Amino acid sequence: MINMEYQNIFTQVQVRPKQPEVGPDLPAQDDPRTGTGFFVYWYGKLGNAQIGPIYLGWLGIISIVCFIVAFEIIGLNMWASVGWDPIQFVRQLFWLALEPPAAEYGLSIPPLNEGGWWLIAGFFLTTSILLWWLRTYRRARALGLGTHVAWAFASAIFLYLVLGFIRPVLMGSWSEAVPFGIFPHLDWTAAFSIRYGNLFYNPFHALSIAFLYGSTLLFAMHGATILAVSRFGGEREIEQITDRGTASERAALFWRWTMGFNATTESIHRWAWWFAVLTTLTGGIGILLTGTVVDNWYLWAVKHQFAPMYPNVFPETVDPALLTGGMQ
Ligand code: 07D
Ligand code: 07D
Repeated sequence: MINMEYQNIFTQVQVRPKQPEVGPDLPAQDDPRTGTGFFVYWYGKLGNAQIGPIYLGWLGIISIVCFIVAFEIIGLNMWASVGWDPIQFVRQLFWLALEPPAAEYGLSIPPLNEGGWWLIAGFFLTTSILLWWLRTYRRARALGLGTHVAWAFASAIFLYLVLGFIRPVLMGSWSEAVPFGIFPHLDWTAAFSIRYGNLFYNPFHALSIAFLYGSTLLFAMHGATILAVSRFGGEREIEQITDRGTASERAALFWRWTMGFNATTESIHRWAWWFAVLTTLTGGIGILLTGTVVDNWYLWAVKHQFAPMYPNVFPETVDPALLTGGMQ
């Protein structure tokens, strides 16, 4: 029977049990979960209304502490840079920065105020991110899941490490790394592109963009398809075989009729995973090559004949007296 409940792109069904669901028992060596769980109606509008219980564990706690240390170091340095003026701190927040050491320091340890704080903040942020990665891996294992989330996260961490650690080490200077700060990190991105001859000519930047755009397209197609068949229970991902009339069969037919080919309920998630993972993986490769293997992407593209040479703005002066025949 078709579910006649009216649904549009804004309505959402909130399914909520009477008591918070606490999840399966954890292995004996694990910490207990914190809290007993409670419901928030407005969170239910975004996702599940139940908040907690949460698994904190040592990895989680140390990761959060490291993040707070990094965040404090960055924030206090920014505040110090406006003479501890609270008004200016808030007013200029988006423009403030904690910059990496200057080029003259290479990979050595600089004084605190000349990049030392940047190094320490980077150390704590990186430790925090790596511990959080371990947490995603271990929690997945504890639940008997695959580790797909952890490996997708690892791809993003790869780009982060390339930008702030691996490439600067290869280049022999912390000054190559990204500063902390909202607009300063954008300035760095623009300057990086110009310094290395326009990143648009870096094929790995192009690949990364194709996967990023592809991710949004796939996300839109998949989200829309599942919402469109939610009136048949499609979002519950049951009856996922191509039985006549099921949500999945209709979703598959829609795409096969409109474009001749359809993903399956499994393959669409593999597409999504690969597109997302390849965005940062190809991106990281592109950044890794920049300045290390290729010094100027524009000239590289000229060499490989997919960019034109500079136009001849100042052609050689010709002495008409030396010209012969018709040219004279
Ligand atoms: C929506 C999930 C939630 C995550 C959020 C980000 C922080 C930083 C720090 C106050 C999609 C949380 C932000 C914890 C707080 C301080 C000092 C993810 C979602 C909401 N960038 N970038 C942003 C980072 C790089 C670029 C915004 C991080 C590279 C451009 C945010 C990194 C280059 C633009 C941000 C990082 C680059 C941004 C929104 C790390 C090349 C924008 C991010 C760790 C890739 C956009 C003002 C977002 C913007 C933006 C965070 C790296 C380019 C502050 C944490 C060096 C061109 N970046 N970024 O929504 O509005 O991501 O900037 O590598 O236009 Mg960036
Ligand atoms: C940054 C992965 C690290 C993030 C991690 C998260 C926390 C938050 C949160 C407590 C994003 C850690 C999280 C700490 C804790 C809470 C809430 C992923 C990151 C681990 N570009 N560009 C890309 C486009 C130009 C430049 C990628 C488009 C110009 C540089 C992407 C255009 C110049 C770099 C992309 C464009 C330039 C990039 C990023 C158009 C500037 C990179 C992919 C239309 C003038 C990065 C190979 C990503 C890269 C990158 C898109 C233009 C510079 C596809 C669409 C020519 C320097 N650009 N770009 O997923 O990989 O990032 O390049 O003009 O480094 Mg670009």
